[in-house]
Amino acid sequence: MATQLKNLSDFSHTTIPDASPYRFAIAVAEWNAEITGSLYNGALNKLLDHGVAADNIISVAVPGSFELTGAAELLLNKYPDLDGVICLGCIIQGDTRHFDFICDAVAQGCTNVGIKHNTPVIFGVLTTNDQQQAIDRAGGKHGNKGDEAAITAIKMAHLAATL
Ligand code: DLZ
Repeated sequence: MATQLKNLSDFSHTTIPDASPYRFAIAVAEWNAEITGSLYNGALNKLLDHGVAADNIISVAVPGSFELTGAAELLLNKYPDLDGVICLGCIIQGDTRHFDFICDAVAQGCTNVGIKHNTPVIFGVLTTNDQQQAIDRAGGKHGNKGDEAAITAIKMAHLAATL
C-alpha cells in the first residue's frame, strides 16, 4: 500500500512514539568518560522519559569506541529480542591516524551488525576535532547527542515494529 509523508520541510516537531513496548541496550565507551558519561545519562533518561521500563534497558561499558561494535554483536547474540542497540562514544582527533581508523571501523561496524541482526544499531559516537566540540555536544550548547541517539533508536524500533 502506498503512503505519503507530510510536512517534509519540518521534521523538528515530529512525534516521538511511545517506547513502552521496546527493549534496548546501551553500550558506552570508557575513553573520554566525562563526555561519554553525559551521553549515557542523556540516552538513558530519554528512553525512560518515553516509557521504556528500566528493566528493559541493558547497559554495558567497553574500553574504547573501537569495541562498541563487538559489544553490539555480543548483546544481540545474547538478547535477540532487543529492539535496538545504542552505541555511545567520543573519539577526539589526535596527532596520529587513529582517529580515522576508529571512526571508520565503528561507523561501518554499527551498520554491519544492524544489518546482520535486522535490528537498529545506533551510531551515537562523537567524532570531534577537540575536547570543546565534544563538551558542546554532550549536554552543552549543541545539545546532547546521547538524547538524539535514544530518540533515533525509539523511532527505528517503532518503524521496525509497524512497517
Ligand atoms: C587508542 C584510542 C585513542 C588514541 N583514542 C580514543 C578516543 O579518542 N576515543 C575512544 O573511544 N577510544 C580511543 N582509543 C581506544 C580505542 O577505541 C580502543 O579501545 C583501543 O584501540 C583498543 O582496541
